[in-house]
Amino acid sequence: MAIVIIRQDRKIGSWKKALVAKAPDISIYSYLEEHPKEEITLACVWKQPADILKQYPNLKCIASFGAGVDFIFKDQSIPEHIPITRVVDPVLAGDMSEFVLALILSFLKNLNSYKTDQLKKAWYPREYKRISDITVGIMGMGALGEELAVDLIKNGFKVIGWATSPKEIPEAEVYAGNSEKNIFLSRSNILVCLLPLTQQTTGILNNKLFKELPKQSYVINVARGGHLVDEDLLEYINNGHLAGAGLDVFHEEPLPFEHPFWTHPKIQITPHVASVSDIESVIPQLLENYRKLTEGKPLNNTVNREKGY
Ligand code: NDP
Ligand code: OXD
Repeated sequence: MAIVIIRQDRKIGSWKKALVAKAPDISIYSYLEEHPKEEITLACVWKQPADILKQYPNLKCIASFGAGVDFIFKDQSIPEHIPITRVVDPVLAGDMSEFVLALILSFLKNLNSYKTDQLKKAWYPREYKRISDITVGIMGMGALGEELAVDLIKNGFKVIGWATSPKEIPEAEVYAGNSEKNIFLSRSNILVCLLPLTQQTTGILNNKLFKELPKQSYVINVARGGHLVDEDLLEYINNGHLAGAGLDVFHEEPLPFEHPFWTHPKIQITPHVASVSDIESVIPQLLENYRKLTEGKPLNNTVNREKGY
C-alpha cells in the first residue's frame, strides 16, 4: 500500500516533504518520480492530468487536495466503486470567510475605485454604503457557506442563504431548492456563490439570475469559473443593473490575457486565492483517511457521486 501525489503545480514538492515528515512509515511518491504503480492505493490529487488515474490498478481512494472535486469528476474513466474524498477544514473555511469579508467591505467603501482614482491623481469622494443597509445572500450553505454566514452575522450583516435542503442557522434564513431561489435572489444586495460545480450548478450565474437581483447588487464568485456565464455578467454590469463583481475563479486559469474582465473598472479579479488548502492543517486528515483505508474502516469527508459534491 502506498500514496501517490498528483498535482501539476510547483507545490508538489512541499506537499510530499510535509507528508513524508508526518508519516515516515508510509511509502509516499510524487507522480513525477519512478514509482511502483501497482502498490498505490491512495491518490492525492489537484487538477490531475487527464486519464492518469487509470494507471493505478489497485487504487482504493482518490483524495482531493481541496474542497472542490469537480476536476476529479471530469475524468470519466474513474471506476464507480472508488470513493472520492475532499477537504473539510476549519482553516480553509476561516480563510474563505476573511476573503469574502474583505471583498464586501472593499465594495461598500469604494476602495477599488479609489485605487483607480489614485493612479490618475483624481480626488473624487463617492457615496459609501453601511453594513446595516446590506443583506448578503450566500448560494451554497455547506462547510464554507455556513462559516461565512456566521462570521458576517457577527460583523453586523443581515444574511440569507440558499441550498438544496433546509438548514437551521441562528439569525440566517436559509431558502431551499429551486422553488425558493427567486425570493432568495430578490433579497440579496450582495450575492456570494459558494456552490460546488455540478451539472445542476454549471452556468447558474447567468442573465436570468442577475435579473432577479435588486438593482445595484454586487456579485462575488469564489466557487468555480464554470458557475458564471461571463458575457451575461458583463451585460448586466454594463447595462447598470449590477454595481460590479468580485471574481476569484475563472473558466480558464490563469485568466487569458485578452479577457475583458482584466480591464473592467467594476470587476475586481484575484488569481484563485480566496482560500488555499493549508498543508499543516490538511495533512492529518489525508493521513487519517489513509490509515482508515488500510484498516478497512469508513472514510471521512467522502463525496456523494450521484450529487457530484
Ligand atoms: P459543501 O459541499 O460543503 O457545500 C455545498 C453547498 O451547496 C451545500 O449547502 C449544498 O446544499 C449546496 N448546493 C449544492 N448543489 C446545489 C444546488 N443545485 N442548488 C442549491 N444548493 C446547492 O462545499 P464547500 O462549502 O466545502 O465548498 C464549496 C465550493 O467552494 C467548492 O466546491 C469549491 O468549488 C469552492 N472553493 C473555492 C475556493 C477558492 O479558493 N476560490 C477554496 C475552497 C473551495 P445541501 O447542503 O442542501 O447539500
Ligand atoms: C478548493 C479550491 O476547492 O482551492 O479547495 O478551490
